[in-house]
Amino acid sequence: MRPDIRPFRHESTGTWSYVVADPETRKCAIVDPVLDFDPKSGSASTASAEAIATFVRDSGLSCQWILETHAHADHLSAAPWLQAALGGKIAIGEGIRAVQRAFREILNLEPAFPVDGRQFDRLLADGEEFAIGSLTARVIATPGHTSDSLSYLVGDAVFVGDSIFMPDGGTARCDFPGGDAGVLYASIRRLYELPGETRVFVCHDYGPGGREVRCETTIADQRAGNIHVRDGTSEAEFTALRRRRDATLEMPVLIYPAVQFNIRGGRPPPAEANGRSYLKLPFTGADS
Ligand SMILES: N[C@@H](CCC(=O)N[C@@H](CS)C(=O)NCC(=O)O)C(=O)O
Ligand SMILES: [Fe+2]
Repeated sequence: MRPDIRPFRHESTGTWSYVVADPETRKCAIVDPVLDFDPKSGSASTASAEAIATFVRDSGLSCQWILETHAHADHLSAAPWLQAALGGKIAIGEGIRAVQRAFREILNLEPAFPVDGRQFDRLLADGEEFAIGSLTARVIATPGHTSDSLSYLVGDAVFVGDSIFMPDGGTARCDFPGGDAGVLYASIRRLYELPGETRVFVCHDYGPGGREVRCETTIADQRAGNIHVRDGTSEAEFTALRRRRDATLEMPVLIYPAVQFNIRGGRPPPAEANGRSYLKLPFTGADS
């Protein structure tokens, strides 16, 4: 059960997307694909998604799933674009409903905005399994960064989304709506119960200290050396550290466009009377 894994880097947001393929049946899943969005013009392009689609086609793979680890707050999802290009079902964690409810309030979305997750083809719960060809993928709910965060265990590889980063990158922030450092700690402890040799693939790497970016590590390396949570780190130590760090972080540049788009399954809001779609930005007042 060793899937072939090909990472793709989205440089401007520090995101890793993956193609996870079953070498036997040539079926594959795509994890966390990114749409290239320009907030200055409100326009999007698909060069990054096209690179993935080209790889899938050129490798003779057939796309069975497009998997989101969570509703991303820093980039727009290319899942529907890739689905149109390659097929496959779009899946996300069932916690997306809580994220939809939270952002319906924050963004005062239209009353008809569905908060039952119907924008996705499949909502996944902790422990659920599904097939990628002859491989079995198992869902491990890993909330804490967001309430819908999931990890996907496929054979000897786990796609951890935003929970742990590379060992020297620590962990994901917990200050978004629905985020909780104590909950993330419990999720990370669950990941650390996987066999030490499990290959870990992260959703982001920001190249701390200027090192070359990386996407892959192991559970054993995380347990030995993650700078935020390793063997012996208590929940109280982690939550104190996480909260201190979160207090210093600015919101991601694309948080409002990204969340609005991603909780709609990777689609823009309905067109207004003039036929055009608009993304909202809440005005929170002037500092005095
Ligand atoms: N500067 C980045 C920040 C991105 C960000 O906040 N990333 C989240 C994951 S969605 C995170 O956990 N960051 C942790 C950290 O920066 O320590 C941006 O504007 O996009
Ligand atoms: Fe994230």
